[in-house]
Amino acid sequence: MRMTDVGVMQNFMRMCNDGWLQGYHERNGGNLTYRLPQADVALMRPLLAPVPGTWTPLHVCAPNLAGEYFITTGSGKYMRNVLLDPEGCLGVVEINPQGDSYRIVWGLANGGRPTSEFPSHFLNHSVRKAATGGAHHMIYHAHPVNLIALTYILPLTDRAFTRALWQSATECPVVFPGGVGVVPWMVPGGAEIALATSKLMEIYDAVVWAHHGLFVSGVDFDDTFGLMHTIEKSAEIYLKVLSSGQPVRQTITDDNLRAIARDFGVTLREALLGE
Ligand code: 2HA
Ligand code: ZN
Repeated sequence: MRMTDVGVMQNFMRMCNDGWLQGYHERNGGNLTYRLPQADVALMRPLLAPVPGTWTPLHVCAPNLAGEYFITTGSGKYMRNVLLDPEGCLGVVEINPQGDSYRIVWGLANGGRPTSEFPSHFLNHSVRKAATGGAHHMIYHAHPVNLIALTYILPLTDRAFTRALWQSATECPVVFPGGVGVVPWMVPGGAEIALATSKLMEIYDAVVWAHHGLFVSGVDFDDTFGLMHTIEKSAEIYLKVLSSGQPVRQTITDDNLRAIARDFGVTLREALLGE
């Protein structure tokens, strides 16, 4: 068996390509990480490099991720190339017992490194693992066009974005009843934006980066890709309505939203409703 025959690796590769096909990943845009369940680590163990890479500091620390293994996309790698060259574009990394460094144990061939956004992914994993009792395993960052466009015209508040998205497609309040958080424009790639994002991930499973993109967290591949896809599709509808030049005659009201929540058994973040 090769690493690319392992089920979770195949799912990971497919999701990278799905994002490319959706237009979320121009050039090296976007990144994906998966916190491996113990059973998959055991499956992969015979396939790991006999001599692991050296420990590299993360410049952020998460004790609850000590000893975990992640599949990660590589810094500067293109989602478009993942199916053709998984060993060059992807890697498996191990976290040290202090939760502040990583080493490469598979892939990222020829001197590759984990995604430039690994600090953000790492802190988000830490927060989402704690918030969901270990249920969430994925963090996904993409550059979806319509959502980014909205960050130029909507107020950069959790409330404005959540309401616009909830009102633009009936399934939205069911898919993300907790709403979405918004981080103002910041320099990407560092500890500062990682901390700001992970703070919001304590309550949200989706966080908008103004003029940049979206981070989402989820249980598995379907759940996580589905959340990205749903949010971007709703943003597309909202933007198409605005761009039509027609006045908005009707929308999904707050009481409609409450009715959806009641019938589907989800709890909407009430602070985001009402005038
Ligand atoms: O991987 O998307 O935010 C490139 C990026 C940085
Ligand atoms: Zn990005």
